Amino acid sequence: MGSCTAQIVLKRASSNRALLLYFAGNDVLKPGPVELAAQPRASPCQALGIRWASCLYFLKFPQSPLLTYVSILVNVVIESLALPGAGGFAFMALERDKHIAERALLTMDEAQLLALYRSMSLIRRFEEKTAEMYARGKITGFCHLYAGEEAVAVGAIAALYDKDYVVSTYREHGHCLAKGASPRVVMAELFGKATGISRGHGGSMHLFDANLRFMGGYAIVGGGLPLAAGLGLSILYKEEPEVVCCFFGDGALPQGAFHETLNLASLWKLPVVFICENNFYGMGTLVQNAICQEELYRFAEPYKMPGVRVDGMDVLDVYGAVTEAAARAREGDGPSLIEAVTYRFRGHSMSDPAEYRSRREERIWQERDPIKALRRKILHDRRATENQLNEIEAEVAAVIDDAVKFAEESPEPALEELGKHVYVEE
Ligand SMILES: Cc1ncc(C[n+]2csc(CCOP(=O)(O)OP(=O)(O)O)c2C)c(N)n1
Ligand SMILES: [Mg+2]
Repeated sequence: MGSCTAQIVLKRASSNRALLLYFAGNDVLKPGPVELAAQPRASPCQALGIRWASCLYFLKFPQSPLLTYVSILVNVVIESLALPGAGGFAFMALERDKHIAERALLTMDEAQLLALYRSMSLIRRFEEKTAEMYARGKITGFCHLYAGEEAVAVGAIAALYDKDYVVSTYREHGHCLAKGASPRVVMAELFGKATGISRGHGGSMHLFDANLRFMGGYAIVGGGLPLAAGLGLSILYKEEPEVVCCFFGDGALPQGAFHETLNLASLWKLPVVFICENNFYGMGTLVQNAICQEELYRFAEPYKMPGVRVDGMDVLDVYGAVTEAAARAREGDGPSLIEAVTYRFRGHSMSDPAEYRSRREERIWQERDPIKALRRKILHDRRATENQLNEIEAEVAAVIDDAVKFAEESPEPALEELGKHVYVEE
């Protein structure tokens, strides 16, 4: 009698209501419970079923038809317990065929994989420190953290060249760091110091560095989209093989600016990759309460551009999709829309306790933490050792501590700076 499965395959029958569960009975993958919960094609309730089945695996129950029937029964019961809020979407992105991500994993060398890991860890550590500094009153004003969504910025920007542009939102610490900004100047900006990336004039929502081609965070929802199209048009005039990568939230989709921009971008074949970070909430409003078409990538169809939904908790999936879209834009074939399904681990802003969503929902998403997921992949494929990854974590922690020290010791902007950089000066 073989032990229960290392790889459990679940197939969805009509509308998630019935399950066909069978045990593959091999020891090839040996995934832990978390990986099992993230198997492709699993609805949230199916995932709970997988979890239950994974317990059997660890208890090494013998495989038997009776056990299979019992497990189906348990799953159907679990399936009837609907998961409210965004928890039910946690497995949606996994329905995507991951061949692009798998190819990216195979083609990337160790240094590239570790760079992705470092970049995501750096952003996470930066955001954790930012929360701490905010609580200590060192940072004030609006502040929106990116923890949980790191795979989107890191995967997308890794697929670009340095000369490509990035346009972001008010939740842009991660995009700015991924584009290569020093954590020192970003932290100093959050502290409102003269050494900040926007000279202390902008704060958290207005990071900007033209040299890095990081063309800003914008506080107005959807405000970055027309600017990205303008940058795209300038690229056509310059006849340079450059691309604009424009990030925005699900909350931007009902905005007129989104539709006007996609229309013109398509009509003029602008080299823009539109990346919608679908974290399921615009402040406290769930996406399906705000947008009639909750499959957001489908908004590409009327604008005659490719639209694709990727797993925004999988850095390699994002990387693969953006690589394709950027190549298309660079070749003059116009824009694409990518919906990256993701989740913010904290509230909308530092002042939001996120009471509109359940802790259970949060836990479901936290299990899909993009950094832990990449760590598991790297270790599973033996592309690096645990020690190497721990060293990266330690190095990143030191970099962020240094950034805080730099910000604390930096001077305040001079009073005569107050009215500067508002209008163009001769
Ligand atoms: C034009 C406009 N309307 C309303 C607001 C207030 N507002 C700030 S953030 C936000 C939610 C946006 O959510 P989403 O685009 O999904 O981004 P997320 O915060 O989830 O990253 C709203 C409505 C705004 N800043 N701009
Ligand atoms: Mg959102």
